[in-house]
Amino acid sequence: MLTSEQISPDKMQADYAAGFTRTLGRVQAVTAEVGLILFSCENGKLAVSRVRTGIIRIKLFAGAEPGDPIHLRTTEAVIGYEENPGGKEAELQVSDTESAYRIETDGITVEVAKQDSSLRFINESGQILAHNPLLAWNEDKAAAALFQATEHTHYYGLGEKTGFLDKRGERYEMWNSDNFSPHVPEIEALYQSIPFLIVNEPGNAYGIFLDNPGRSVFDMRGSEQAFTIHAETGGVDYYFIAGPKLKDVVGRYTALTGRIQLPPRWSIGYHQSRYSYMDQEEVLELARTFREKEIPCDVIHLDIHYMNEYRVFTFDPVRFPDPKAMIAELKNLGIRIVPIIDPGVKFDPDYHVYQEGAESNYFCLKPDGTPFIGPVWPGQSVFPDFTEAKVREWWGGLHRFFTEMGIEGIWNDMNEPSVFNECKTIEPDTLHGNDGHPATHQEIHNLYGMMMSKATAEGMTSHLGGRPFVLSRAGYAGIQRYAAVWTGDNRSYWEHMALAMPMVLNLGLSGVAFAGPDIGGFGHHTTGELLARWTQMGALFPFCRNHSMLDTIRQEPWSFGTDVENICRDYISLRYSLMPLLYSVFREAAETGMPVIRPLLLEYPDDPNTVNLCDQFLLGDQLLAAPVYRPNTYHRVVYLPEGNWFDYWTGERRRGGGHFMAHAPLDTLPLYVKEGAMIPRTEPAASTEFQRSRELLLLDIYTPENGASAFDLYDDDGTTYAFKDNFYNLHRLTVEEAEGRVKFRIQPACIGYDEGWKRWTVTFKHLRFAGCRLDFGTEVPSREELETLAKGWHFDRAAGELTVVMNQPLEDMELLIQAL
Ligand code: MIG
Repeated sequence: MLTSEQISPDKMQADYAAGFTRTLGRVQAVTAEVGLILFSCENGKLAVSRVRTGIIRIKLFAGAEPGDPIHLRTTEAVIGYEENPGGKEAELQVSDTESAYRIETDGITVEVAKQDSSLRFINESGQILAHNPLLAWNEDKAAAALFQATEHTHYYGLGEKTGFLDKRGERYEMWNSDNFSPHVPEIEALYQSIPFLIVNEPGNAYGIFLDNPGRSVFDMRGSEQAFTIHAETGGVDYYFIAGPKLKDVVGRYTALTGRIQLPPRWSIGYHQSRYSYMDQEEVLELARTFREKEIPCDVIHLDIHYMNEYRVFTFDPVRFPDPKAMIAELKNLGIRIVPIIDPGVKFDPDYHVYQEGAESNYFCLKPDGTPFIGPVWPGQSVFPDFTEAKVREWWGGLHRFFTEMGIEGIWNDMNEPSVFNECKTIEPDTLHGNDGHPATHQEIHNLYGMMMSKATAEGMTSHLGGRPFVLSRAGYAGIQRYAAVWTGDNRSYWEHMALAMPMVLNLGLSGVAFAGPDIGGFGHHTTGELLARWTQMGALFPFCRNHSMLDTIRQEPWSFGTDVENICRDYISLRYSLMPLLYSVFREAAETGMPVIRPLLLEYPDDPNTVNLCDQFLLGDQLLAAPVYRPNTYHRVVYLPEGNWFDYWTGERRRGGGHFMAHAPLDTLPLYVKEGAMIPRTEPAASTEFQRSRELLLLDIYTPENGASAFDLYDDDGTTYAFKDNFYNLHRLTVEEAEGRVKFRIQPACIGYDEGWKRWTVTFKHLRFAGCRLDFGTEVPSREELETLAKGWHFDRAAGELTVVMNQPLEDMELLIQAL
């Protein structure tokens, strides 16, 4: 606990007197090299290169002298470099004006001022997109970049941070930290560090990605006219990412650092966890309870107590005497196990993982050549150097222990890494091999967790021959390629439920589309009401796991009586019924980098009401959820953007473009569907594993009025990589309404998966027709009679609903619906 002593006058001082007084000065010479223009300035050098369309890399060589080497190695974050040595596009041309050198690339022109080496990024119509007037450094070679801002500048991204959606007026630090203190606005660093800032100005969005895995600071607080980025070590190496739209920035950033892999379908189901389910019998009992209570569940997590004295890659022989049998029994119930793995390896000469690692020199070493040893759960532990390919391969190989038992998912915790010592992590002078480019821990701290997840994902993939699920607490830019992310040790506070929205939305804008908080809260004691509300919200989050801490009140869905249990069941079931939608949205994320859940801002960037709107969110671009996140609260204000919307539960139509008061009794999550939406559903089931047996697709079309819309419905086997060889189904759906005629078109862009949704029931909702005509199979007088038909339709005049049944279309087809 801190007391007022903390703020005694003697202790207060400016915390940051960095003395960034050294700058590049005048440009003295310019040379063009392949894909790169090098500016030699009075006090250093500056390299400008084109990475790919819309992305320019700027690297500062502070204090570099003529003849000093110029290296442009990137970290593991960057995979989107269009290396094209000698190719046309790579060749950059410099021209010059009186005051500046100009480098024209496709779409962006970079200007470097002759006088002071300052930078401007300019678009084709001459508009200045970003202005970087200052690159500076201090004695210790800490470096800073300052960019101009205005009162209209708003900020997003930055990964996993506290606070609201818009980061204007905030300051954050990038240093992966296991911070168990409650996550409040003044906590500037958490488990993930994604040094990617999205800058949004009227008519122009751009991104700055600082590729530096050491400690850095993003300061949007110090000034209204500028934002600054400081890097403690490693210097300034940034990527300017052009818009002009937010979606362009997110798309380009994820082209640069990668996109999520399409996850196994089961991992999109509901996960249940607890620190810890203590033994095999408890796990089985838990699984049986889910089935008895008919609450869908695909995954149970095993926290640290499953291990033998916290030794990774072991099971405790007493608590878990027969994990194989347990896994087999769970499999019959449609449940998979995801065990936790921490990076710390118990310092124990009799333990095979320690022995192998020590013999091959796989652990991080201190400058004196002895291993860095620090305390974590197993006591004194050593830490694999995941920056080395050979270590990753070894670590990945260790996972055979799990895959041979039928385990397909791994949970990486404590991988900041967290160490119970003074500096809370691996000591800064510890060395990493870094695949031939040695670095200190200080320099690459933020990479450690991601490299562990990379090792895990690659190992699991190769043993399974299919898609693994990896969950990681720590990460750096690019973590999305290897793992889903949960937001660490939150608490069972209403405030933390509310916080999860902006945090996960900004993670999504930062490339991490597959993320979520511990539902119900990890620390502290949840209540039935909080669990009910949080489950409603979490059911529509990309990652959906209920997890809670040792010694807190039990938090399984049935822990608070039948009312709360029913609410949890209903909303988890809602998630399962929306599985075809969720899976299609995940596929979109994997293809385009667009997040699974989105701030309204992303879809409605010109709407001033969306600037900092983060107590509601969109799933894909069709569903809008507005959770209740305060106790004893049964009403809330909902903002619906332009267009028409429908209440998901009642079908009531609402005009958008304004706020209204929604009524939300405890069993109701305010949920709205955009006009024109096409929502593919199916029947809920106990597990995604069982959901396929009826092969039934329910497609609800919220028929647009005088408009058109489109949706891509995606499906595949859910576990393998066969989709990469076109073993998937992709149906492009378009619907269009004009003057009492609805045209609905289905284009099978790919039919490669045999077990797809075989029978489709398509419902056109909200038709304002008195009757309709349709040339498609048989018309029947009741909805029930459709069940027996292979092809036919029924129009329910009272409801204004047309239902059409068909077999999964294998050829292009069009329905023309005419009003009568
Ligand atoms: O210091 O493995 O965030 O989810 O239950 C606690 C025990 C270590 C922290 C994780 C939490 C997990 C817990 N771990």
